[in-house]
Amino acid sequence: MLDFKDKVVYQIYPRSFYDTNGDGFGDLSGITAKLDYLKELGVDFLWITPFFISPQRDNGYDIADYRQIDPRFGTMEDFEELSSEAKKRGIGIMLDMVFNHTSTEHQWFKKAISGDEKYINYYKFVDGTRDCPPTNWVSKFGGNAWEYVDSLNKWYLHLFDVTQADLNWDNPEVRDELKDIIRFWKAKGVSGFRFDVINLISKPENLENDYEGDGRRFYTDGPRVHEFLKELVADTGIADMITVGEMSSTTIDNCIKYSNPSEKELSMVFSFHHLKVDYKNGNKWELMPYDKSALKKLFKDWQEQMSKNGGWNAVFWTNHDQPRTISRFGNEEKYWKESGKLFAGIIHFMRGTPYIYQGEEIGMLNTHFTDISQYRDVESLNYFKILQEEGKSSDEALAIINERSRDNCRTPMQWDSSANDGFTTGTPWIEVPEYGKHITAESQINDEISIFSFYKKLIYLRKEYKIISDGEISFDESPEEIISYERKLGDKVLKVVGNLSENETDYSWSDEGYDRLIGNYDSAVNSSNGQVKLRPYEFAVFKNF
Ligand code: TEU
Ligand code: CA
Repeated sequence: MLDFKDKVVYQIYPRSFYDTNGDGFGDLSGITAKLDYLKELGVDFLWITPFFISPQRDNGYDIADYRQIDPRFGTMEDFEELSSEAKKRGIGIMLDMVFNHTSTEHQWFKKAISGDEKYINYYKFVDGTRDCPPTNWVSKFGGNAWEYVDSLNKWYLHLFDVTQADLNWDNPEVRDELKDIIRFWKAKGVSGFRFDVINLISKPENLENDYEGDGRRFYTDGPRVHEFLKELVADTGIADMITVGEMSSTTIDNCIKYSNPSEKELSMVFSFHHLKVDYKNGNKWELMPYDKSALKKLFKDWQEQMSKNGGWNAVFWTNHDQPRTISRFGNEEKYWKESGKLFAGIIHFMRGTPYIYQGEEIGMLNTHFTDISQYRDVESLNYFKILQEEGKSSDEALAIINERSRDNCRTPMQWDSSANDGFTTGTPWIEVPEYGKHITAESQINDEISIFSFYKKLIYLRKEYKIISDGEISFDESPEEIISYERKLGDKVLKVVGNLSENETDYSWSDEGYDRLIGNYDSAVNSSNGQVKLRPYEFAVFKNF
């Protein structure tokens, strides 16, 4: 059984990581070229987002051929080289399997469209007339989730872009095809897999309108999802590999099932509730300052309940779909370094496997683009229009996109102070933000008090102290601005405290009998008379052993 409790995963968005041939597009050789950097950081696995043949309408999450590499990322030889060079450094590779849908450019879909019954049954096609979609479900990227095909007199379901057609998992032939894809990549020696929106694969038999929401309650954690996952894992023999499922709008109960080893489904799960605490009325496209109490409550519930019931979380603040953490929850200017380290620390001391998204370890920020033409993401471009149709001015719409766009995390990795921050010698596919040259890997690697060095230390500590990987967790009552939890293993205790605000804040807790293990300020935490006084964004961990 693979132990992933003391491991750390680093997520690579290859098109924005490092470009080796000057076409402005990051590539697989670019990852190989930076393996020593990743080794220095200390991560164990790389989750690489999709680099398979794709029209790139959703940056590779629209796959047209699961077994071939999109030439703009390189060749199979490049992949094999990356894989073997990573292995030499003790780093494993996890591939991203997008199995809820395929691109409409996939052979299966093309055959379906041409009227081939076998392949029509690969997708969620429903008979009907053009004036009446089967349900009122809303696509995650905006608009109705059904598209009409005149030549077939049928609608097909697309929970994401219109070019991402949902597969019909009820069809055993589809499940067998997907298993073969896993076997193909497993045979190439990869260490594990990340499964894209895997909790959306099982759709209900009866299709009904949703008069209360966008339809997600009908297909999220759907009727046969656990059965399908168990079958996929058993038939491909991946139970002992590291696997993580992306669970959209899920529940704790389902996530316990997805990740409890006795269920033989997945090693761990991503859930997103803690990344919706700044969505006004749950709407991603309405801004509000984040709700600290809600954030703390979500962490408490997920951490404690998953722990008690044998589930396992992937813990993370960001990925290629989210804004940058410091821009979102911290302070970009005055407390850039402090807040960068604070948020890192909060996650890395939790129970779960930490994921670092490229650039996070050097404190990269949101794009701060000033014009919609600088954006590339299909979701951002769709919503820029939708928001204006709903009555927002273009400036208001842009202000929302600036906060919420997935491109915030998709700008090129900032390597050094050369042109395009050292990402490419050509023209990058998306602009390098202006602030970029101040925040680079080069300037932080040898700086002992940099954000990079802090991440390095966090990774090292997880391997050094079993209490971090294996200890129980419980959250403490604390003032709104303070997050605090304890880890316990036998009679050993770690006390983790963080000040989420820019004000000095008191917290009633005595550090008597404890030593500071790590913190984001040079000097010791101010403490007296059973109180600690935490400085702006101060983070500290104390140990009693
Ligand atoms: O994302 C799933 C998903 O639902 C989101 O995070 C989505 O971007 C957000 O809800 C939109 O507001 C996964 C991938 O991570 C994402 O990049 C893909 O676009 C999506 O699936 C479709 O494959
Ligand atoms: Ca390239």
